[in-house]
Amino acid sequence: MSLIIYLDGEYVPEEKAVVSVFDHGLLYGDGVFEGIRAYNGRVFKLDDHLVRLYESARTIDMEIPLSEAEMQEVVLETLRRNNLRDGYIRLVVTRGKGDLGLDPNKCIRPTVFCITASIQLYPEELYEKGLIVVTVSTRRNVPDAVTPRVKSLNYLNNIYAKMEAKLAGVPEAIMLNAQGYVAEATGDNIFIVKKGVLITPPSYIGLLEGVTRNTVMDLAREKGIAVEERVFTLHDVYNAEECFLTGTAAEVIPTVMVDGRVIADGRPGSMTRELITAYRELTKVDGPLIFPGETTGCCGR
Ligand code: PXG
Repeated sequence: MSLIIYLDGEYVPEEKAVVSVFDHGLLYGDGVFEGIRAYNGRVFKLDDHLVRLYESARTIDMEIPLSEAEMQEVVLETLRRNNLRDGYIRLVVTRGKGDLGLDPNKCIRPTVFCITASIQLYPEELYEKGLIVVTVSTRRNVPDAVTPRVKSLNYLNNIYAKMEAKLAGVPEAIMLNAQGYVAEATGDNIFIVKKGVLITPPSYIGLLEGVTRNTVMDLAREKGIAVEERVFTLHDVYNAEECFLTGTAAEVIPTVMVDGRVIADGRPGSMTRELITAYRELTKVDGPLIFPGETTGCCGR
């Protein structure tokens, strides 16, 4: 059955959800997006995703033609129309249709669309055994050229890194910033544990401030774990007590080997496992209900 897509004020079947070849999202990667998940009848951290979307739009000086409240309703209604309680949501705002030149002022109005689909889950085995990753030669975009804090439609930088990872036979890559500090993975943030302290790089060094990253930092602090945002190098990763990646799709995923170096004993660490559990618990209860009549938003049907 075809999916129902929200596109510029209408809910249409996917066959009818088409944008112009003159759309600057396509011609120049000029636009912003969010990848969001629904769990158990609720949209997880929807507010945080909307804040990031509107902040990204402001930074590229694009005015989204819907309020945040209206955008929230678009996300919930698209899920309802597809009868989804669990799934992946892709919310996209492009600069819109323009001419063949770069000038964004010639674009009439931003294109807004929302896709919701069931999600292909990562195999549970990966969470039990952990990921093997490599560092790639592609450096993360420099913040004074294109800031990685904007979740923009131009993902070439990350795609290059992903290609290098695949060439090396692994699913994810660690990317360094131009100064050689560890920045993030291609679609995930990175954490290490050193002397019991949970450490992740600060976003100003050039990385996307992940919603999952921020959630994991909150969960850790609630558990009394010391959390620090500070720069570190590959030496710190190779010698870490634990390492994991975070992202909307991957959630919290242990990383047990980096560039051939086994991290600690090569098994997911205890703090990582504790945070995986806490994160999964939170996904069951956080966020607005898709079907407001449901008091528990639960799955018993
Ligand atoms: N860094 C980058 C560069 C990302 O694209 C994250 C970190 C994690 O952010 P969240 O807010 O999800 O915790 C992302 C996530 C995918 C996929 O298929 C992931 C992202 C974008 C597109 C696809 O894994 N973004």
